[in-house]
Amino acid sequence: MIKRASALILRRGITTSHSQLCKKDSLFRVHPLVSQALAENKPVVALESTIITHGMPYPHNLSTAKEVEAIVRAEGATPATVGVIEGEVCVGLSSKELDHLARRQSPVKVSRRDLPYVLSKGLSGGTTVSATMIAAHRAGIPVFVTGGIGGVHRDGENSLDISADLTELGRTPIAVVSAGVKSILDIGRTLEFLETQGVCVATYGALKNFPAFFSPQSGFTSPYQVGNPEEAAKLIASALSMGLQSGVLLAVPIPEEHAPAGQQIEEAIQVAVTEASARGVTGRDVTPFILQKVNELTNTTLQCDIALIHNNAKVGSQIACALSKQLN
Ligand code: PSU
Ligand code: MN
Repeated sequence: MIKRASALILRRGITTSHSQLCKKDSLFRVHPLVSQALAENKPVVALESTIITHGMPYPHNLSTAKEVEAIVRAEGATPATVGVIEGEVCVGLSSKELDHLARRQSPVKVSRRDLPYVLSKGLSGGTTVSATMIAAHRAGIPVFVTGGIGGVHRDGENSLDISADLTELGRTPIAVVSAGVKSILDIGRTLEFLETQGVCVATYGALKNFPAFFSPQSGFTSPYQVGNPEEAAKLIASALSMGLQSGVLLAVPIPEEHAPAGQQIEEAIQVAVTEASARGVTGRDVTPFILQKVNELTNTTLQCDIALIHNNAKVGSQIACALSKQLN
């Protein structure tokens, strides 16, 4: 361990004394462009990387990650993709580091619980919503854009398979912009759990429904709606100035032009969920089984996924820009 830490320090050209080694924050790094934007009170948008390591196949994962960063820049904000590179949490990745994560054969999926192990072993991996929230908060970035968040799994009341994303939203004051949760999860229980955790949930736009990722309608009403970036920013600013220490979840419905394809995927999800239960698939095998089955049944899932993430990046960046104006 000491040997590894020394190697890290030497790599950066820093002298090694044991006390320096203990004090030095060698586990966390903010990219200079991100630090600069934050120092100048300019809008920054955090982005996760499990979507790169586990959510999409190469090379679509890499191209999507780069496109999302470009969308954030085009909206006038600075992107900060979060990931773990050789035992260091990085807020803002270079293009080489993005490439490194995108091409890895067996990267680690890093949630809150995984951080100590991954950092102590000097591993690399993609950060989930929970780990990305931790990093964004530590760096001082209030807005984070992703595709879909984790939730309470179907039968979660028995298995207790509840994503750490939900408890993180209850304990970390970050606004997460997502397209809701996929209907492979139990959306009703997910919303109940978020309420228990004190997470302010609002749908973005005119709809009252909480969106189900591929569908604008989950069948569940969202507790609140925000109509535009300024309203969303005001909601976030209110949570921050009250010092609530809990997060905000902004759910952006799938854009209308992609909704028909989304509807088809939604139907495939229902077929896959039924088949999984008929075949007795359980536990950790459920999600991979369903997602693979859905891919077999449709050929639009990846395109739809990408379109949703692009849209979230656009909306999230507009919210970050509005928030930055309100806070300055
Ligand atoms: N849901 C999706 N796509 C994803 C994820 C969730 O529709 O890529 C990823 C996110 O990184 C999320 C994580 O934080 O999976 C949740 O994993 P788990 O359910 O194991 O907590
Ligand atoms: Mn789980």
